[in-house]
Formats: sequence, structure tokens, C-alpha cells
Amino acid sequence: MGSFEKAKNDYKGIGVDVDVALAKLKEKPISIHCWQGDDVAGFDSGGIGGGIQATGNYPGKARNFEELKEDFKKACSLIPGKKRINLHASYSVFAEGERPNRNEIEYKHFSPWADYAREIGIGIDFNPTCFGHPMVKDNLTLSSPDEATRRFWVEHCKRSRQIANSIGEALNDKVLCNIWIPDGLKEIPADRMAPRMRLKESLDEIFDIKLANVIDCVESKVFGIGVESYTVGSNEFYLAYASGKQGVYNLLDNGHYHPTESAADKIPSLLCFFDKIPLHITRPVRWDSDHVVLFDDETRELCKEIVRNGALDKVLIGLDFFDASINRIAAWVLGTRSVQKALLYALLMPHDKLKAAQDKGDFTKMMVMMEDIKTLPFGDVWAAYCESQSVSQDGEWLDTVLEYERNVLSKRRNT
Ligand code: RNT
Ligand code: ZN
Repeated sequence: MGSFEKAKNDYKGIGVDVDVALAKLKEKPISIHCWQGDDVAGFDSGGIGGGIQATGNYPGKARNFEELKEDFKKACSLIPGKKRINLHASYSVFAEGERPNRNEIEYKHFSPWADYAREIGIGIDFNPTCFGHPMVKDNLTLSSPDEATRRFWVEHCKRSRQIANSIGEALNDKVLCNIWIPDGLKEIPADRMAPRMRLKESLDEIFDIKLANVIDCVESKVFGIGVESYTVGSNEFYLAYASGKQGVYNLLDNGHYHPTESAADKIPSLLCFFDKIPLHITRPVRWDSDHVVLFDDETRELCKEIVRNGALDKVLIGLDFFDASINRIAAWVLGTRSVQKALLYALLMPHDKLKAAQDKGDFTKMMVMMEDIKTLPFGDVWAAYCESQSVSQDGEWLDTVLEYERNVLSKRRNT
């Protein structure tokens, strides 16, 4: 018996059908963030900011549209399953001599991305970019007391939704459009409510019209660098907003909660009320540091909650990390494969049996079963999946990335 056949038998022994698990895994798209490829720099020369930071200076980052596309494609070739690319509005593609401001962008600045996505057979998701721009005043955008500033960002977000809608139309798909803003204060505020009322007003205007190809969502945060004392778009603010606003969803980013909070636990809570949960999977190390996602306990817990609640179609999985200290293509590949492994791990659990043990109050059995699963031959199933998807195995794909580094990345100057 081959090792995969033996693994299948072992999982059958606990009541799990490996083929069913693999069939589900290969249909689940992961939205891979374009911004790992260039440390969130973007093409409109805004750069990063807004309380987030990419640390490190590993050479060879993508400097333009062509390079980012090439790098992303290389990463995709090493990742099994369905993929999407998550774009930020700062990745607009404009003609020589043209430089649209963020409140002037149009679909034409993103149609080259739609062509690319079609060419490599993936979907697109979208985000307005409300950071890294001179119109961010005192770390405020949609909640700014300065009306010109607030209007600028409202216009940017409105246009971003329209662009997302046109991308959806072009690709015959639904595009997730996520609003995250950096707004907050470094110091203890004198007024915590007025900025939130202004944010609410801005959002109401932005979401004023329904767009057929867009899934709208808002992303909260706990704090950012330089904005440690107050975040306008807090968890409670956005959760309440999304509950009251038809068609707007609450995005969970597991880096945006207090370190002892479980982001996984939030998934079944929201599933009681929402038919969709957009999710950013990241790895916060002590703070919202956005390290590369690993096949670790936190990622597994997130995926268990998705799978055991039958929510593979409801939870829209995206990645959100930006590590500039390692090969950026390896970061993409490792982070995405880690999430896929965690999904597979969760798909290979006998959830009905575990739930039954819980309901019967048989916590001994529940605990022992959960522990026994950990030593089953998971790696053999993952290896069989990679083979069936014609992508390199663990232990092999890094060589391909390093060859690309030698031939392509190392030739890039000034990065
Ligand atoms: C920031 C949010 C947000 C960004 C990206 C670049 O804390 O997580 O999602 O990381 O939009
Ligand atoms: Zn995020």
C-alpha cells in the first residue's frame, strides 16, 4: 500500500473521507494580497503609512506593474487550488505622463489588472487606499474634521467601489471591496464620538448606491503605530455598522484584536447573524505585525471554525501580511500554502463525531479524539494534493523560488 492509500485508510478509521476533503479544498479560493510583492509601496508613489509598517530590506522587490505581475505569477505556479489577487487602489496602472490622484482614479487604470487576472485564470478583490498619501491629515481620512480632507476620501472610496464593480463586470464575478482606514489618535482623545459620527456619515454616503458586482465590507482595528490611543473604526463601531447596514459585511483580520482574544471564536458568532464573513489571515507577533502566515495553532483554529460550521462558501479568505525581510515570493507561497494546509487539516477532522461527544457531555472522548488526530499522516494527504494539482512539494518549491531570485530578482537594481 502506498503512503497515500495508508493515510486514506487511517482517516477512514476515524470516519473521514479524504477524497471528499480534497475535492472541497481545491474549490476554495484564497485571495492573495498583491502588496506582499512590494512592501505595500504601490504604483502611485504614495507608499506605506497609516500606522502599518513593512520591516526589512530583502533585495529584489517588484518596482512596477510588469515586475509585480511576473512575481505574482511565479508564486501562483507554486500554489495549489483556486486563487484570487487582492488589489489596493494604489496599484493603479496609468499611462506615461498621466498621474491620476486618488480622487480621480477610474476603471481604465485597473483594466490591465482585469486582463491579467483573465489571462492567468484568477479572480480579483479590491481595496480603496486611504493611507500613504498627502491628503491623510493628522492620521485622519473619512473621519476628518476638515471637510476637504473627508470629501477627498469619500470620493476615493466611491470611485473604488465603482472600479470594483467594473472589474466584477469584466470578469463576470463578485469582487470584495474592503474599506480600511488608519484613522486614530496618538494621544488620549477629548472627543471619541464626533470622529465616529463623521465616519458613519462618510460610510453612508459611500454605500449610498448598491452595486451588483460588489461585496462591500469594512475592517476594524485595535491600534496602529503612531495612533496608539484611539482608533475611530473600532471593532464595535464596524460590527454595529455592518449589522445595521444591509449588504455591508464586517471583515475580521486576526491581527486586529487584543493578543489574548481569539479571532477564530468570532467566526461562529458572526455566522449567527451574517451570511458572509470576509477574513484577513495574518500572523500578529505581539502586535499587528503582519508576519507571514504559518501552519500554526491560530491559523488552524480559524480554519476549523470555517470548516466545522460548513462555512467554506461564507467565509471569504484573504491574506494580509507584508514581510520585507525574506524573499517576497517565498512569503506569498508559504503563507498561502499554510492556510491551505490548515483548511485541509480542518477538513480531515470528524466534526460530527466531535460535536456529538460535546453534546453528550463526553469531554474525555472529545479531548482524546482531538489529540489523536494530531498524529495522523496529514503530510501524506497534503503531498498527494500537491501532486494532483501539479505543484511542487514542500521541500522542493523553494528551489524554484531561489532559481527565480538568481535569474530575475537579483538583476533588479535600487530595490
Ligand atoms: C491594516 C489592515 C489592512 C491593510 C491592507 C494593506 O491594519 O489590516 O487590511 O493591511 O489593506
Ligand atoms: Zn487587514
